[in-house]
Amino acid sequence: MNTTLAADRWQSVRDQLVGLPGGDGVNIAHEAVDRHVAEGFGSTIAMRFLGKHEAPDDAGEQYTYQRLATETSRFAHVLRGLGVWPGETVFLLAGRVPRLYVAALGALKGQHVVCPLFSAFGPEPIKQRMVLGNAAVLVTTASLYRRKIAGIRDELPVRHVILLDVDDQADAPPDTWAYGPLFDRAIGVFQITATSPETPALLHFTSGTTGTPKGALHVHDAVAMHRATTEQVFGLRRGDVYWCTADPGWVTGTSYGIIGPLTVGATLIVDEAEFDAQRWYQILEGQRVDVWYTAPTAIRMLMYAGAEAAAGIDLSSVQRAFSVGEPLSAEAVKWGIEHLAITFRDTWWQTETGAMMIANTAEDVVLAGSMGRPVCGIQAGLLTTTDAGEIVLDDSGHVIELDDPDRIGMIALRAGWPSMFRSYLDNEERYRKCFADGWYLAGDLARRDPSGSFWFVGRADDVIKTAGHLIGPFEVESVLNEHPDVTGSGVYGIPDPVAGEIIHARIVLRRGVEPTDQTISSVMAHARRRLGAAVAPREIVAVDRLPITRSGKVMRRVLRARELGLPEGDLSTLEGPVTDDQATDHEGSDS
Ligand code: 6R9
Repeated sequence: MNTTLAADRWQSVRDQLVGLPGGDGVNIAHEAVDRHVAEGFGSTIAMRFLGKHEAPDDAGEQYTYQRLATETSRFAHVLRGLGVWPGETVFLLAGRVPRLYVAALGALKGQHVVCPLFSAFGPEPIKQRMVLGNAAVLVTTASLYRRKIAGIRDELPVRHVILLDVDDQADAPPDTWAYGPLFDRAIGVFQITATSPETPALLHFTSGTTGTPKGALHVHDAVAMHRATTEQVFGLRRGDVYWCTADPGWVTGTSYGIIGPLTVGATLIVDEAEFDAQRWYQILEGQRVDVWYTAPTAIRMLMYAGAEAAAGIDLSSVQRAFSVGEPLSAEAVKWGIEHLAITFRDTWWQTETGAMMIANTAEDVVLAGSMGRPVCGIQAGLLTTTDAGEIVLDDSGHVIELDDPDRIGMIALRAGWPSMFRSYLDNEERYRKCFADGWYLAGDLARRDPSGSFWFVGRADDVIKTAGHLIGPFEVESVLNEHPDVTGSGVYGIPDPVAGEIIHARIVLRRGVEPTDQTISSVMAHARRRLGAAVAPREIVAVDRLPITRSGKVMRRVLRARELGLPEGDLSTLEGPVTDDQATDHEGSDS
């Protein structure tokens, strides 16, 4: 690829940034916070937090851009004061509370790498990620610490644990810091030091089919894409009220739950409470939300709650609504138009892409069921694959692009956009495998119609999307296999009308162990304790044997097809290549 041309292509995207004063590079926190103060918008509301028990039309706890600038500066000093160095990783594990946002942006000011974790994870996924990410600091709450961290603290690399909701050091458990006194001692001005756009900024763990979770590393340059897509896709402007319902423990909750909307000077609504259909409608009304970013699982939950939940509520402030994370069906789009007078616009992207890549923008006429078209200079293609989902190269080693609208190919993006992940932590080989011939290979299968709109077809691998969360089956199987009565397991997703997919497991028990309710409950309890409710299987069934390939891999697609009653003969087209001579069944053993 011609690098000069590629660089020029992103110039207009990067031109929207102000950069650090004195030409000192680019820092996400400066673009999201300090820039607005410097430009005279310090008194604009940056965030309004609604506590769990606050009314949906409450003013909430308000953070102006000035307050956010001061508090994030203080937090940057807190980390510096604890001897945490630029480049070291700060993990965040908390619900949607104001100080979490302050900590994230404060850590970015100090050039620490921010790694958000989902607060519904159990101790095992937390430990694995903190070890892989070499966590220097963990920012969490007293209750999460007690329930999930205290028992594994010795196994974690962290030097400091800061408890966000503790204001008196006397109330902090041993070896932890209370946020209050550290924060009170820190000064509210922090000069961000020169930050190269290539400085690591965000670490997001994501799951593949095999192996441990992958740490996708993003750099400060990503903010160019966060800002450009927020403007182009959402049409969000300074002073607009914006609500992203994604949890800050996942990539959407960071790229568009914190960074993107702040870069344009919008006002974020953050609600601490869990989903409740009526409350959500009341928030849209009571906070006068202009732009709403949500997900298909949430939209389906709204559909299930029935349009009555919105009765008498005025949703006319909502100018645009968007969805991400799973397929948004044409039916859901039609429901929104009919019952809420809101058109949900689908957007497609991934942890690795860092920002929206394909979308129905504010300007587009929405084709219900389509993910839309490439945005902000992104070049997307569909590449020819084998039935097994492997990319096909021609004789000269080039990928083969598809342009026949009836054919399904793998979504690929021309490499080099600013928010593209720069590595998988400590796994260069896995990173390299994501690219071919100058393209990033997304692992999703799609079609493209003659207008250039993409239509999602499915994943080329076995990862599971449950309630919008990407879960790797291997991570779940590893924990199941640790149970003393289990010798093997296969984990897969089963379609679910609300969550999109739910996790099912088939296990092989040690010889001599009976598959009683008690045994299954004990395996289930183990899975829930170690993995957390969001990641543990919803159903576990003991089987005599698991289908495995000759190389010994569990054929999750076969398990899934069996449960769904799909004829095995159709597996080669529906479920990837499975032939009798590849498939053998693995019996339980004591090994
Ligand atoms: C942002 C995020 C990425 C995977 C992606 C795809 C699925 C995302 C989608 C969609 C259908 C959409 N996905 N958007 N599937 N339609 N509009 O979700 O990142 O957690 O890494 O998941 O999610 O399979 O490859 P991440």
